[in-house]
Parts: sequence; C-alpha cells; structure tokens
Amino acid sequence: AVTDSKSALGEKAGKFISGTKQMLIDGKWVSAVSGKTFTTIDPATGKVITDICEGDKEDINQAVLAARRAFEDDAWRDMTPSARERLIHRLADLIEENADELAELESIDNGKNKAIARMVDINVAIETFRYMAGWPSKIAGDVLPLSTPKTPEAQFFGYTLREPVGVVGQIIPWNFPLLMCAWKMAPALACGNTIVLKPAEETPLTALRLGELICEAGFPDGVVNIVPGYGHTAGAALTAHPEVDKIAFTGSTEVGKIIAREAADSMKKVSMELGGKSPAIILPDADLSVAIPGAASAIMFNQGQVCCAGSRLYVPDNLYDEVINGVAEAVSSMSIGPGLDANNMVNPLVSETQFQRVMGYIDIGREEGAEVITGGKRRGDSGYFVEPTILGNTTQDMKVVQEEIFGPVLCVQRYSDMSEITRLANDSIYGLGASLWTRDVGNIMRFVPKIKAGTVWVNCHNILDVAMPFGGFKQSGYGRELGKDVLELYTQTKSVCIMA
Ligand code: TXE
Repeated sequence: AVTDSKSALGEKAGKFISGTKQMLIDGKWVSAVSGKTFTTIDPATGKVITDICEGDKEDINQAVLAARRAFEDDAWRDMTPSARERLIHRLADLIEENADELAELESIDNGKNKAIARMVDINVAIETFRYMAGWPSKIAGDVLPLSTPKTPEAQFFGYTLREPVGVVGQIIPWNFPLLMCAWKMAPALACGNTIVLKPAEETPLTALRLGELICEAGFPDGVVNIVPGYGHTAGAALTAHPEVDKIAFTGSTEVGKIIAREAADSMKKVSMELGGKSPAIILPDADLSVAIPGAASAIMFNQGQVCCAGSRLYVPDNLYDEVINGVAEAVSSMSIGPGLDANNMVNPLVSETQFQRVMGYIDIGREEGAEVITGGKRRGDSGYFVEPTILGNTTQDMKVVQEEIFGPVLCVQRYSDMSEITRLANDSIYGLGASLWTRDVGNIMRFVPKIKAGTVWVNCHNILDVAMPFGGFKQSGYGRELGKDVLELYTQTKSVCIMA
C-alpha cells in the first residue's frame, strides 16, 4: 500500500503543492475574501495533498468584474488577430515546456496514470491550444446579397461581423482537469472572449498551474480568471452573475439542468456537455482481435470516468462467450495501483464519493440479476481502487444499463438479430457516443445514420480529435466543442446594414 504519493513527485510538482494555493483574479494571485480554504485529496491514499483557497460568491463577483473590464479594455479588444494567435501559441509552448510537471500534478490530484496523463491529457491540451490558435485570423463574417430594392437615392449594403460573446463562465469536471481547461479556454480566447473558470473541487491543481503559465505567456490582466470552489457556492454564483454572458458547462446531466434553468433567468447563452451511456456494438462480422481489446479499453480508459465511455456492450448470441471471456481476460490482467507508478494501468477513482457511488452500482447490478464475470470488489484498504468489473447477462430494464456509473464497470448484453441493434443502442436518455465494430461497409452505412449520438466511431472508441466536433444528442447536452463548430459557441453574429 502506498502511504505517501508526494515523495514520488518530481521537484517542480513537489514545490508547487508545498503551500496553500491561491486563486487568479485580475492577473493577481489572491486568497478568498472569506479566508476559507478546502483540501484536495490524493485518491491513491485518501490523504490531503494541499490546501486551496475556496472561492465563493464575492470572489466570483470580483473575477467576473475583472473579466468584464478586460473584455472592454483595448489591450484585449483591439489586439490584432495575429497577436492573439501568437499569445495562444506561446501558452501552448509553455504547457509543453512544463508537461512533465503538469502530468504529475494531474496524476496525484485525479489518480490517473502519469504516463497516460502526459500522453493524452497534457498532449491533447497542447494540441487544442495550437489548433484554436489558428482561428483568430480566420474568423470572418459574410458580405450579404441583399434583396432590399435600390432606388436612385438609396442603396443598401449588408454584411456580418463575428464578435465575441463577452464574459464567459466555464465550469468543468474532474475527469480530465487540464484538458477540460483547454477545451473551454482555447476557443473562448481564440474568439476574443474573457473568462472566469471554476475547476472541479476535486482537482484544482493543474488549472492553477495553468493560470501561472497564462500569466507568464503575457495575457492581459483579467482575460483569464480562475476561481476554485464548490459547485453550489462558486459555481452557482458564476451561473447567476448578471455580468456573465455565457456559461459553458461539462459535468452531470443533473447539474446541467440546474445550470440551464438558472442561466435562463438572464438569458445567458449556454453550452452543455453532459453524461452518457454509450453503446459499443459488436456486429456479427466484426474482427474480434480488434473488437475485444477495443471494447475493454472503451470502458476502462481513465477508470471508466469518461463521459463517452463504452459502458454498454452488445454482442451477438453466438459470439457472446468468446467476447465476454476475452474482455474479462483483458481487463483482469491490468495491474492496479497508484497512477504515479506508470506501470499501473488501473488507478483509483477520483474521490471517496465516486468510489461509493460506483461500488453502490455494482451492488445494484448484482441485485438486479447481472452476473459478475470478473471484478466487483474494492482493491486494497486505502485509496479508491475498484477492480475492473464486467457484468454479464444484463438487460435494458436494469438500472446499471440505464444510468451513468462513471466507473470501470461494463454491462454486457446479448442480441439475437441485427434488427434489434438500433433500438438497443438508442434505448437511453443519453446520446453522446457509440461505436460499431464491423468490417462490412454496408453495416456502417446502414447503422451510422440511425444511431442517436453526437459521435459514432467505427472499429474504435473514445478517439477525440481537436478537428472533430464533440457533443451530445438528447440529454447528453447541446452545443459542439472542438473543430470549427465550437466557434458558434464563442462568437455572436452582428448584421450591419448601410444605406448610402
Ligand atoms: O458532477 P457535477 P460530480 C457525472 C458522472 C458522475 C456524476 C457526479 O456520472 O458520477 O456526474 O459527478 C460543478 N452550479 N459526470 O458530482 O456535480 C462542480 O463543482 C454550478 C459526467 O462531480 O456535475 C464541478 O465543477 N456548478 C461528466 C462540475 O459542476 C455546479 C463529468 C461538475 O460536477 C453545481 C463529471 C451548481 N449547482 C461527472 N453543482 C462528464 N460529462 O464528463 C456542481 N457544480
């Protein structure tokens, strides 16, 4: 058992966590107005990593006012697109220069494997800033072919401008802490907005380190403000603040609904990336040497704490035994342990709460009659480790099939005929992702249009690319992040009509 992960950190990360962490408001590092702090916990041991200043309503207010001033200030407003591009690129370079430290901080705070954090979380965050840095000089309006009749005295000329939305409140979860900062901040900055970001209370460390890099890169004061704190206090204050023009949220569908209602009061623009229960569907012609390991990593990546995790696996009757045994073998051979040892492929869940929640779902699955093929237990007696768990013979009416577990728990179900696939895949309140495993192009053409999901993968799962828009159908949310589509979330169109 690990008793102290801190000793496994490198010098820079060790130094970063050595004191109480403040919040970034108006380009300065400050304590909470209330003087309160909260702790962030190492999920591998359950021990405190360090204290964090706890933002609440008044801190959010100051951050929002700073963001408003920065938005109206010429230093940001009149910055040329190419200067904004260089600034975002500079930030990407700084993240890259500090990538190992960021990966360690992510690993101790979230629990995840540090090598994977470096390869996925940090690298993709860098990619996201670089991709979005390319947009400022390319966001343009249109010249409009007006039909308003011309007269000798009057003719009309119409065009559109794409302007930033203004002050953007961003509320993010704990499963990919730095990457979620990048998904949210990079397009908002590229479009010329200013930001107040609230990281998840479980994982504030990399957001705060990113704040230091933002200052170092030279963004004007107040363009990015980072206020850690709890959802019902700091998060709610951000959602309600009248000077916030838009809220971007990633988190649970439950909280998404609360935020959407609250934001409607002041007609804030809202984008929502919410929960999922994504199906992975093995078709009868699938290449099982690809589909079996693919289905295993679709659910186990990041301990299943992925909004688009392949958490429902559908298998044809005649392949059921081979697939379920293959997946069980793949997941049970993974070594379980703290993420700061890069050999451990299964790491702790983020918190005691998530641990209890996931163990609770495993019990519910048992009571509902699912068969525990492998896993199902806690590992060790400290930290929040859950064995990779496969539940067999599940059915659509089970809670474990309908509700998001957000842990390393896969529900496997049989089907007897391809005609059932569309119904099974779409029988969910969610619609974030889905994967089809097939070698038959006809199957791809037939099923892709019928599946109600924001992303459909074929022979892969959880592949997210900065160029590929990402977001939900149904209760998985609205708005698309990444790609060109995200510009819609962070700009608004102004029509201009000139009579001459
Ligand atoms: O999420 P919350 P939690 C799902 C997943 C998980 C469950 C609970 O199923 O088991 O949600 O996780 C902030 N006003 N996902 O409780 O509460 C909160 O501080 C404003 C899916 O951690 O939604 C944090 O910053 N903000 C998901 C953020 O919302 C509020 C990722 C997310 O927390 C708030 C995470 C409020 N009233 C969890 N209440 C995904 N889609 O990837 C909370 N917050």
